[in-house]
Amino acid sequence: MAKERTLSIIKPDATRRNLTGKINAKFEEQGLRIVAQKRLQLSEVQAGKFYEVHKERPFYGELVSFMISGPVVVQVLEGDDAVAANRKIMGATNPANAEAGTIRKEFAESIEANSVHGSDSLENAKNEISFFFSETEIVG
Ligand code: IDP
Ligand code: MG
Repeated sequence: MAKERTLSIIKPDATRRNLTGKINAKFEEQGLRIVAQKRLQLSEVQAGKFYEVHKERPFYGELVSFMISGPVVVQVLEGDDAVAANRKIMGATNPANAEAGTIRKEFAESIEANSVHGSDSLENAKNEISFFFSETEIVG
């Protein structure tokens, strides 16, 4: 197994309900290490740019509004196969389809307000990490 890094975002629905610690415990208990973390209020421009791949999807405007509706916690997670490992810990996009014990099953409010973002490939992880962090802010 290869050691990887992936980008995670704790979304506004979760920060609003004070769930940062409970979500971080899921990562740590399942072998991922939080090697960078900061709490931010995203601007509309930043959120729009981050989710640019979804620009043509009908929910794009609402997704951007949701992502700026409160603070987020952006973080870099490190571990064996971290990209796939994190997707497993997160659970399916729609909490109704997420497996028991996953973050989205336990905490998500809806398909949109689903508590966490996680990179979906190693290449996207690299781009998403550099969107938020410089190399010196990541300490493994
Ligand atoms: P992912 O977060 O599981 O990778 P994506 O398909 O990349 O899911 O969608 C990005 C985000 O857009 C989701 O996490 C969710 O917040 C939102 N989203 C996805 N599908 C829908 C939808 O059908 N309605 C509203 N929001 C959606
Ligand atoms: Mg995605």
